[in-house]
Amino acid sequence: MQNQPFTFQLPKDANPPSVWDNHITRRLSSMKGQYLDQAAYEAMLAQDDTLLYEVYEIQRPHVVGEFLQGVSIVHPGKVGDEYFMTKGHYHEVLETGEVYYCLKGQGMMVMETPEGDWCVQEFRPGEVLYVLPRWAHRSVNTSRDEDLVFFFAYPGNAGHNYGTIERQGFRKLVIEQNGQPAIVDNPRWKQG
Ligand code: PAN
Ligand code: ZN
Repeated sequence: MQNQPFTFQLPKDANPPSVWDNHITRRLSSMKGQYLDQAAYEAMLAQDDTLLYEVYEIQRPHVVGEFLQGVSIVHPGKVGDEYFMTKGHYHEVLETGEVYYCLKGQGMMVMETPEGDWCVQEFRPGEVLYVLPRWAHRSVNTSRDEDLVFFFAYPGNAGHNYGTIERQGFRKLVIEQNGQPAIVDNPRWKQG
């Protein structure tokens, strides 16, 4: 870990940033129960445990005052009509936000709060997306054939709560309808 201020470059194509410590890969098998079309999910998994997304993290202490930074790459594809997406999470410390900067591709950030608010924002290259404290967030790649690549930075003490989303899902899903991305209610969303 660096003990001096440092710089790094962000990828122009889907390469990792010039500095990183951990490379996390998430495959289809880690998304059990998250996609609406369970039959499509099982059929796809029987063929191949497809790589859905990757995260390159720069390691820093998980303490107040630090920022955890990195680059995520969500690959293109669908399970049934539902686009490839990240697991999504609340921060364990709910009152922590996150800054995203879209480098490449097209997609959407699906967000919601424990109070019942929801919001979907588009990812556009060159745009910053600010996730407010208290908002769970999931990144979705709505492109047919291009990676969605973004930089992120969040407080060192934030932590990740995946369990709530694993149990209840997000209120909204992003699916392909008539060849276009559409935001629809998640019929399987449940409180708690
Ligand atoms: C991001 C995400 C990353 C992968 O760094 O962790 O894009 O998504 P999941 O963590 O939901 O699998 C972030 O939001 N960190 O807090
Ligand atoms: Zn986060």
